[in-house]
Amino acid sequence: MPASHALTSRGIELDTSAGTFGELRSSADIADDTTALQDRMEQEGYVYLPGFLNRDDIFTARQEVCRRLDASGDIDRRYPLIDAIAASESLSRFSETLGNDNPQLARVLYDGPMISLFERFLGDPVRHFDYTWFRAMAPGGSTPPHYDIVYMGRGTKRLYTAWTPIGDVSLEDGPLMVMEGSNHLERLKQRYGSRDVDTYCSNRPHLEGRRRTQLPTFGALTLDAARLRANLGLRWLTTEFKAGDLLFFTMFTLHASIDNQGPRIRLSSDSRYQRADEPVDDRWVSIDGRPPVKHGDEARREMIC
Ligand SMILES: O=C(O)CCC(=O)C(=O)O
Ligand SMILES: [Fe+2]
Repeated sequence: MPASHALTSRGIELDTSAGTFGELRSSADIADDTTALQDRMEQEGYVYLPGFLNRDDIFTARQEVCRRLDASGDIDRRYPLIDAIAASESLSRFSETLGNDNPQLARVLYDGPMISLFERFLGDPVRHFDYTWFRAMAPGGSTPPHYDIVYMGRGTKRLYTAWTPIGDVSLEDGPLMVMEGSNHLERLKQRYGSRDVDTYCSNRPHLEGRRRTQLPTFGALTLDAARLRANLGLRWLTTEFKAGDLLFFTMFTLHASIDNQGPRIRLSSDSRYQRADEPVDDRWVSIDGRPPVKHGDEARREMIC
């Protein structure tokens, strides 16, 4: 996958030589074969379905997100709004106001081909988390390597994250990458993968705030995606995403993103799906009409670490 410039994550250059970096494997050829998709997930920890979603619906959702970003002054108006050229680098990188109460986005994430896919992949009926993570990644930004389980592990582990580019996301825009084979790293799953970002160690009273948790880096395994890759000897996989592509993966699949090195705000969402009859992590669903509590005092647990 030729990149025209050095790719970085958190400013640290990624090794993109063959054998260390590669293309996501497309599962488009087995998209209608549910058993084959389940096997692929089991073996590779992710399923990548280029062109699976409706492109028009994606652009309608993008238009709405761009309208909101423009209303908050985050888009440079000298360019077409839909291009989402950043007005500055100070944008909030993770914004609820973009993902919530957004019917155009909900149509992509919680209806149509996405829900039909998860119904057959998981065996229906399915439920999704009520909280939608919307990423408006400004130039310079990226996400450090993590397993999602540390943020949402209080319910079933048969939970899947869908990463959906809301528009094209080229290498320059800072796409997601997944670590090949990381879903089979049993020691890492048992150690890091058994932690919970909102659990505080009651036996460490001398430490302040997040330093009293097992995951002081707010859930990240490390901030250095390049060194992690070298230590594990596995490959980071990504691609030049197009609007309509879908990537979904397990709670124990390491992923991170490449720095956004372009002028555009990188727009994507992550949403979560599980069987409706399995236990749910109550931080991420609305209970009695109240919005999800997310992280914070209501989600806090204490334990001896
Ligand atoms: O889009 C990103 O930068 C991170 C996404 C992510 O962590 C996820 O989809 O779970
Ligand atoms: Fe994640």
